[in-house]
Amino acid sequence: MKRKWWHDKVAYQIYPKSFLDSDGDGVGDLRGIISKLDYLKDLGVDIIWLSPIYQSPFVDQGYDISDYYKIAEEFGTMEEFDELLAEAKKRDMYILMDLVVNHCSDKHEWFQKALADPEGKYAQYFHFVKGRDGKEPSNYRSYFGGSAWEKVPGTDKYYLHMFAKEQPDLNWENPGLRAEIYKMMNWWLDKGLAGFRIDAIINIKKDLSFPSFEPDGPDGLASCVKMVEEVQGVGEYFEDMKKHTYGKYDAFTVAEVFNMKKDELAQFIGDDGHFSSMFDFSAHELMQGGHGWYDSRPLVFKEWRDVIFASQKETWGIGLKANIIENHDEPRGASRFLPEYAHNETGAKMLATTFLFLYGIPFIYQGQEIGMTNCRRGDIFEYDDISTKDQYREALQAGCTREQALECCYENSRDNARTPMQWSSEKNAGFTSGTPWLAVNPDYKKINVAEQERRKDSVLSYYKKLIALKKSPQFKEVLTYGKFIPEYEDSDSIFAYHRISEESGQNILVAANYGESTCEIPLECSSARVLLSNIGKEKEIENSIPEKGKISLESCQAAVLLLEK
Ligand code: TEU
Repeated sequence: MKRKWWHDKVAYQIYPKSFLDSDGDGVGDLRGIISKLDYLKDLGVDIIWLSPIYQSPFVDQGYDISDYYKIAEEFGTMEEFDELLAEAKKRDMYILMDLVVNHCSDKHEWFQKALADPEGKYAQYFHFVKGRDGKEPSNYRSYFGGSAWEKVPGTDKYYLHMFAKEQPDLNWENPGLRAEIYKMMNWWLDKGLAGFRIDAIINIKKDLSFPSFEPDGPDGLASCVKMVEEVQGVGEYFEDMKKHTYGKYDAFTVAEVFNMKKDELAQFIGDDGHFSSMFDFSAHELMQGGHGWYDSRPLVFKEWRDVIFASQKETWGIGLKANIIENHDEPRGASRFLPEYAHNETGAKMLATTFLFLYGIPFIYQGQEIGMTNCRRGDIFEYDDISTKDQYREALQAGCTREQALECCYENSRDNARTPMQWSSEKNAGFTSGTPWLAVNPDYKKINVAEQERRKDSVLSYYKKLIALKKSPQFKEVLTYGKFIPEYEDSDSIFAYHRISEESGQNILVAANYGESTCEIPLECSSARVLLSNIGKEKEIENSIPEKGKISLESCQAAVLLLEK
């Protein structure tokens, strides 16, 4: 594997709307982000991914872009963005923009022109397709519910939208459209961007015959993902995009890929792959239900650990995946992946320990570093997210009571991760002096940055230690390139793995006890150094090892050990 500049980096995702509001309008902004660069640097972050900050009507919180060359007014100005780039550079930090090019907003000039002239040039930028027998061209259900086709007013055509109807899909078959996208990408790269996080990109290849599929729900529709699964040749588009844009730069690209075809990993993230990296969603996919949030699957520790291990083993030696616990589309990891008895700081630190040393590039989502949690709402109207509203409706249609449907939202809603960042115990968690666009999680008085900065044993302080260890000159090699080897896989409660490097001759064991009672695990070594433990007491743990040849882990204890022969 060729070594690349991003391999040993730690990344952090900012959801700008909810990060920090500097002007009191209730919406986070660029000035807020700039003011927290030192906070991120101190945490140990190198790469920052900004969820979309482009001009947008915000139907899908900025994932509906109406001008790719403009910064949304809510977030600030292009001058402020340039300042952010410069300030990041001063601190040896890298900025990634979100690249949303499967679709744009229906308010984008291209779509407006297409509507004005449905036979003209711009209609070719989209999928304007004649209806069949007076109905939609096919029976696709969009990702956000309802038909994926919307009537083009005044015609017998429909346009395709795999997400909301305000997010028309772009026609990648059209070389003119591709050239526009590439021009825009290069414009941003030339500004000094380090690269892109690439949104929903697997969807760009369409089967232009748009075949209908066997219905998979009571609405008589079939998920549009079925077409994605069936169609071939998306890789050609990725290569074309790479060749004309980021392939010419030393840029880092991380793709959001669901539904990759089997055995294509090397083509995606190998040495000469389409992308530098792609997110590991194996844990998140495991919990998806067959129909929606209302039938999502409960977490079974062993299944969860094993899918992560499988993904690690598959990836090793090919490339590096981007590892996540949560992001802006997922509930909070501390609420989701930890058993009830671990819903505390020790649990959050244990989760962080198992996550940070996996093979790959860790992507921390804002607030994860202080252990932010899911947020309970009393009514569906308290949610803002388009997908949550759809899933609530789906749950009711499937026969859930209002309470049950709200419970599904509590467990799964994308808004769980989108509540404002909790900076302090002051009004609105110190996020805004105005009214936040989305209500803060009431637990901010207990969970916030200011309080955790004052405390050496906080989740935040522990994240700093984890990152410092990962990046330390002594262990960087093994923790970046060391082989991943799972350990104690028979156990129902231990999450453990080695990172072993021939280069450095080191063998690190990361072990955590997710169970409710104390566990002893044997160690095949005469002694070990405890590099870090989420309950402290490193020396005590270390001293207990040589005599017993095993290590005892309390419930929710995690430890990172350097094994000595
Ligand atoms: O997500 C793509 C995607 O597949 C999601 O629809 C995912 O399945 C869903 O959010 C699970 O609830 C990306 C963005 O990350 C997401 O925020 C956008 O809404 C979406 O694309 C459309 O741009």
